Amino acid sequence: SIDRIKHAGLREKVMSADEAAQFVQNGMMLAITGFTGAGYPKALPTAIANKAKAAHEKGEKFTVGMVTGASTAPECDGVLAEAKALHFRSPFQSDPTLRNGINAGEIAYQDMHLSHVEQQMRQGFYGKFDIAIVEATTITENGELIFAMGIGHGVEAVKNADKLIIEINAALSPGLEGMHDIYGDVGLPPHRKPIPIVGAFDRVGTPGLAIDPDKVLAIVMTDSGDRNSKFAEPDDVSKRIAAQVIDFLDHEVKAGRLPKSLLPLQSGVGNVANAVMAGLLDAPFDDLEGYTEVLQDGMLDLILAKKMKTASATALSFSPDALARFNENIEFLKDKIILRPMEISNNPEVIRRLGVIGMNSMIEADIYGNVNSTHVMGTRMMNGIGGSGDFTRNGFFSFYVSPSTAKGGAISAIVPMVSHHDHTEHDVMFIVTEQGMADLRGKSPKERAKLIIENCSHPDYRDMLRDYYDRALVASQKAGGIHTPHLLLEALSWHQRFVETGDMRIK
Ligand code: 0RQ
Repeated sequence: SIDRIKHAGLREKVMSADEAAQFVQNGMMLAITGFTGAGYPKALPTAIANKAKAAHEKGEKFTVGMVTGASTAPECDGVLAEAKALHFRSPFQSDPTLRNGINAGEIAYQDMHLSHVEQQMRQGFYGKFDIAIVEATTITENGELIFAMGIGHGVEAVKNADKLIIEINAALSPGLEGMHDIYGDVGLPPHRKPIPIVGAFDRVGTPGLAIDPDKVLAIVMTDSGDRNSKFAEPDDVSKRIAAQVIDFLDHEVKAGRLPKSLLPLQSGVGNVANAVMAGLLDAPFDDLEGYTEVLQDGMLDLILAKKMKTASATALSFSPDALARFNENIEFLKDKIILRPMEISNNPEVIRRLGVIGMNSMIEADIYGNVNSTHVMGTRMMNGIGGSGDFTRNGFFSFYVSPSTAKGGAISAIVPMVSHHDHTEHDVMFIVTEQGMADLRGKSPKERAKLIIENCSHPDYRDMLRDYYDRALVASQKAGGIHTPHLLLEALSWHQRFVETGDMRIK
């Protein structure tokens, strides 16, 4: 508990969450730590939400803007959205209540590449940050902050905000000290230097972040776990997707295009991504490395099974069981996991240098390989782009994985034209569904369309896609260009049909 604050002067700043929330005023811009359900403050958001509700009951205005690392949890994003305490949110979320607020037009949301967040904070595009609210494991004798299970944008939050509120969470293993690698020298051009990471596990910074005690408004003691969502046991579809990714990587090793230990792996969030990692447990590769943003159960188990040597991430996002395994084995894991600021975990320069293999999930892809990972039917925000774009454009390999249909078959994940573009045909290299895989490297749009339709689409939609493509080829000839054939008025009609009838198939 309070012994986690080893700096004597800072112990005097301890107070309750309700007392600390009094520093937060209507209209403020907050930088709040948190990344995929890890490292977010546990007590302050509820105290701020209560303050907002009390103000609203009196007919007063009370909302704040909030920039995090990525998604948080019901007791952070959820309570604030529920209290209608947010007017702005960036850069990534996955909370149902917040999502509804965004889609109802109540909360302005900027969805952006995670690697861009810290530099935009530094440049001042978000305006001034009044207060940073940061979760930490401990504060050292000389006043250094040891972050929690995730760093995200925490370093920039602390440096950039006028004032600081720290939550020290006693539920966190003290063994986390030593896992973080704080490198905060990215700066702004024209004064940038190369980031000196040449191997995925290179340590280039310090374990803690020095803070200015005068900036600290309050320290709040908490004792509760992270979001710790459970993963579903990989189902048949996920297993089939995972098996194809692994077979393909094996094929690349045999063809001499990848080393036997592969290249550093990045894996996105969700069950399919986790299934790929689980599949690697029995795959013929050894000494794997991870260079990712979120480290989930699958990667942890690869490290514990000694299939993976080391992993670098910005956050640890575990199920309750995996968290127990992590805490039990923390001494073994200490020199095998590094946590970095997200500006480093997602840095294009580093990802390109290391040759990271990126694997992310999508909502839909079109027949040419453009990918939508954020919007349902073109207009409804799901979660956000997160780090998927950082790894897709800059990775050595970039995979997009998804079941070939959604909502019981009423939606095809392969469509004539994506209803929103996140990753373009120029970035995406492989599309994998349970039906098969399309290797798009070195292929023209028309060659890609054949592969994606024949290999990846669901049989219920394959003839519809073939028919669209054949007619588009003829019509585009008349329109004067068949490089990327389309029927412009029909390209998004599948989505429109779903909006009107609840099914993309023609009844
Ligand atoms: O909705 O739960 O209401 O049924 O989307 O779909 O198949 O469970 O897959 O959990 O992996 O999520 C792209 C959303 C996939 C996610 C996305 C509906 C489907 C279901 C979830 P229901 P699944 P996943 C690392 C990298 C972007 C950010 C990213 C995501 C729900 O992976 O947000 O990759 N990615 N970041 O029914 C309508 C379709 C659909 C669809 C799926 N075509 N149309 N609904 N769904 N396909 C993390 C960070 O960067 C922080």
